[in-house]
Amino acid sequence: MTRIKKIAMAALVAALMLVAAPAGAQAAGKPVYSCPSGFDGGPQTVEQILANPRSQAALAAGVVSEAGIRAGFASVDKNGTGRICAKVSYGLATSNKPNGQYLLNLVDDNSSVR
Ligand SMILES: [Ca+2]
Repeated sequence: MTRIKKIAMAALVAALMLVAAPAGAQAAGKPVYSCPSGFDGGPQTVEQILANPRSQAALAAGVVSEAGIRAGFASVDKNGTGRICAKVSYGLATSNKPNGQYLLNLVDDNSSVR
């Protein structure tokens, strides 16, 4: 693997680990196993994240490994439900950053399981 690819992979994994706290997600009375507004796909398993077209493109391009995606998923799944929320934000959809086309915005689902 070239040095540039190693740097790109590290950047991708770091980006995958960017976790935004779901605003008010843990408020009492909220439904369990749901995602913040805008994360319309609902809670997803690591297999679903791996099957995401952006993940598939990143794997095909060799910028991240399946293990890297699984590690990123595990770091986001703080509540251990095996599900997280993913979306492509406008910023990511229009990003000119290197590998921006592969990134997903990930947050943990707001299950009451903690
Ligand atoms: Ca979770």
